[in-house]
Amino acid sequence: MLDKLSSSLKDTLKKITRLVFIDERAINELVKELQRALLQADVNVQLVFNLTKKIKERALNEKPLKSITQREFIINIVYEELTNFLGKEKSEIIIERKKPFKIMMVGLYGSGKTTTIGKLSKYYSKRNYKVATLGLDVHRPAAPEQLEQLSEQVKVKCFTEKKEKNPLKVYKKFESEYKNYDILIIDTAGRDALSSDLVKEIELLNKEINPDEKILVISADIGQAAQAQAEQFHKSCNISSVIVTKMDGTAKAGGALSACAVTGAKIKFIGIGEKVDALETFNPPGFVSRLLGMGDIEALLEKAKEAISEEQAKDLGNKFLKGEFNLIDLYEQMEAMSKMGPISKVLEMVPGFSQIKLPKDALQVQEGKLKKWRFILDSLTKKELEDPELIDSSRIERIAKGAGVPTSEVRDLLKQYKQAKKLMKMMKGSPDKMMKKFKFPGMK
Ligand SMILES: Nc1nc2c(ncn2[C@@H]2O[C@H](COP(=O)(O)OP(=O)(O)OP(=O)(O)O)[C@@H](O)[C@H]2O)c(=O)[nH]1
Ligand SMILES: [Mg+2]
Repeated sequence: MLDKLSSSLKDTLKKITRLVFIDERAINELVKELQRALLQADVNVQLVFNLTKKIKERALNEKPLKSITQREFIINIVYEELTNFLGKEKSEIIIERKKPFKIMMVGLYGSGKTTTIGKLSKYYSKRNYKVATLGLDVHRPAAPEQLEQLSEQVKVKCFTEKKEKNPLKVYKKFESEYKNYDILIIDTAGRDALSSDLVKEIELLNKEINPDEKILVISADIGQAAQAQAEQFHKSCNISSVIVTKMDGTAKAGGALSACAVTGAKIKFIGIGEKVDALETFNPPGFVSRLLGMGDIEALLEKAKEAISEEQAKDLGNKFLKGEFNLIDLYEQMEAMSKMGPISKVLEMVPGFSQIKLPKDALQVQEGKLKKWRFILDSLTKKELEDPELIDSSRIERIAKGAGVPTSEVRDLLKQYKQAKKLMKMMKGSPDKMMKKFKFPGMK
């Protein structure tokens, strides 16, 4: 999906990470390459221009906070602006508990309405909703059968009436049965273009059925034309969500996605194949980080936030700088790290971090060890905590006994502390370099 865009974006960012200095020329070059990549993905020229202008302005005018490198700073700007560009945050269809919650699918001929009904049925069934489908495409002869087959495949009830040519009558025929289902997904007919008869039919169904959610289905291969389509449908029948299908089969998907986003229509899902499970929720931040090959930054930042507050991080950073770092700080830091998961995984998720080489075991600690260390710290005197150099062999014996752990455990903790301290000394006089090594992902 959007492989070409993804690889050109990645290449562009890789170039940035290889530079030692990022000057105006480098930023201009970056902007030019971003433009080229986005235009190739069929994003509207004006939109591309606005986007890259913003990126350039921010890159030139904003100052990176002390704790991030300039490269990380630039990559983050690109990430943030692309995310804004695609609709900022994930928005979901809220399924009300109202037997049934009615979802009506609309869209042009062949856009993927019926297929997507199969996918949605599976998606919601898996989440424990009792789903039924209703075929109101009375125009295309094979439509009811297609819906029946799909429904059978995903094991949901399907209501169709092959002989009836009036969609409203089909709806009425089964009306007493809908209350047995949590969600009713309604298929409607497509047309070649948004014609007056299609509008009339949708308006009528809309009035009589009163759906809770009206989903416009748009095929990604129409590229920028998605904008006009989304606007037209929105005007005539007030759609509440968009699903962009066939994201897998076109290099133009950037056009459709950005064009929908610009109308304010919320893209809730994307279709990425013909099979019934080829459906993904659309989450701009996750989508962009995947495009840029940055892993799931968002998830990481969330985790980091939980693990350590910015204040704490800053505090600790300052202590490092002043050389006041003691055993309690070490413990807190390790605890924060362990909450985020194995450090190698954590670093993978942070852009630019994969290049930084941390001493392998300098900060790595397992859960079980942490618990023992807590006991050890509890057995230390205040003096010892503040000045671990005091701790000699006889003190180690005493501490181990008090904590109920072998002396080797106490030595381990001290070793870890010394390593961290050594690292700190090594980098004294070069705070930037040091901050880089000790930066916490949650720190801005
Ligand atoms: N590759 C790919 N094909 C898709 C996707 N969604 C739908 N299709 C295909 O697109 C074609 C049309 O899909 P339908 O679901 O029949 O479209 P429709 O909107 O119901 O069409 P009408 O009922 O004729 O208006 C089928 O061959 C589907 O398999 C997708 O996400 N990826
Ligand atoms: Mg159909």
